[in-house]
Amino acid sequence: MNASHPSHDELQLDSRVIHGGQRPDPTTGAVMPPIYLSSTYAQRSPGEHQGFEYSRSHNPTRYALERCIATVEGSRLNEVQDVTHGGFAFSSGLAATATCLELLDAGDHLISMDDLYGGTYRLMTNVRERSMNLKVSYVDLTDASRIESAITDRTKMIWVETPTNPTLKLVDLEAVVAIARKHNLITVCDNTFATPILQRPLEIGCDIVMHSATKYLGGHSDVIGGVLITQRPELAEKLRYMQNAIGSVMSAFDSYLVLRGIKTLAVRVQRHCENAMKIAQWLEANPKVERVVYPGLQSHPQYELAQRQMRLQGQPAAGGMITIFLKGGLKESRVFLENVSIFALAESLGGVESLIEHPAIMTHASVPPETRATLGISDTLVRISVGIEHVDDLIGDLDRALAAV
Ligand code: P1T
Repeated sequence: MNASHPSHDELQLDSRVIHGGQRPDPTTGAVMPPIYLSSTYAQRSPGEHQGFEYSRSHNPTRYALERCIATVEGSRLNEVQDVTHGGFAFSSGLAATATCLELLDAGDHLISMDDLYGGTYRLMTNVRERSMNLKVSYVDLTDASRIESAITDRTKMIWVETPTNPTLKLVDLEAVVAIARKHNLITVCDNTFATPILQRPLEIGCDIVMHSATKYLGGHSDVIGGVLITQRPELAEKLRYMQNAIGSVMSAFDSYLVLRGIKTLAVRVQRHCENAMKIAQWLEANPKVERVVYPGLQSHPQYELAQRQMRLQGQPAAGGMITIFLKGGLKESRVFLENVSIFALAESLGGVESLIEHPAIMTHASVPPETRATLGISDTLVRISVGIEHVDDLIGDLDRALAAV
């Protein structure tokens, strides 16, 4: 895998998602990389191979995805040497997170945004506090200055989700990076909700970007995966080592699916944003809805930050996720959710099809009830992942379901 392909780092994002880190297969000219299912690679003599030994360590299909997502997120390590490219693909988003946490030593301290995916919270608190004596402070980073008072002499990393899952709070990445640099902390941004099309954490100065590739990157709700991207060579080296040492790698077939999904990421995200904006505005005018949270609405408490930090081709754009609070209680939420028909009542997000769910019972059940209460994840909170269907059909579906409440 010599770096003979031309650099794609200067291309527009819309082109990078299609061509980033890719070149026709050198043996056949195949435009899409073959799905290399081989678990192992023949050697001419012990230790004499063509850069591939064993597929947990090296797989050409996974490399194709890793180079692509690295280029799309703006890591420039691809140019240095293919083998140390800045992207790493894992068997799930949580596998990516788990491997990233291995950058820490036993007893280290992590500052995390307080609102984040329930499974990430579960991994940090229920697993890593026990298994590696990880100390985690959950801090409301909507005000980044709160980081300073949470720092201890063992603090090594800041974990940020923005927009957050499910309350769509935003974190000012520029402000976080400024503090992190002062204290020599590693900043990780879970960019799953925003996608690299809307939000550019590495360019702002974050050290690592994480994605659940299950969501917008894959885009079709048919694969579970995760990725990490960095532009710091020393972190890339450590992540590469741990990806192999821990072994929770993405399979060749799944790598192919995610790579295929990323090719349409830019056009999909544009449509997600357009649909979500119209639906958020429509919901804001519906009398059955108490409150709509969408970073593209002026009513969002961090609207100004959204305008600055989330942009599509230079214009503000707020993504495909909407959170609403219904009037009433759990009964009203259930009736609403039981009466949608185009939206599927299901966990996950970011696919071409619209999904809707109840975080308190579904995706965030692993967050303790008292923490959910503090964060505002109530029984009337409903999370909507707006797909790319015709927006009139989606509004019609929500209208019928709200009318049943
Ligand atoms: O599900 P997995 O691919 O392991 O990714 C975990 C994950 C990480 N980060 C964010 C922001 C996520 O939303 C997720 C997964 N989230 C869901 C399954 C969900 O419905 O919210």
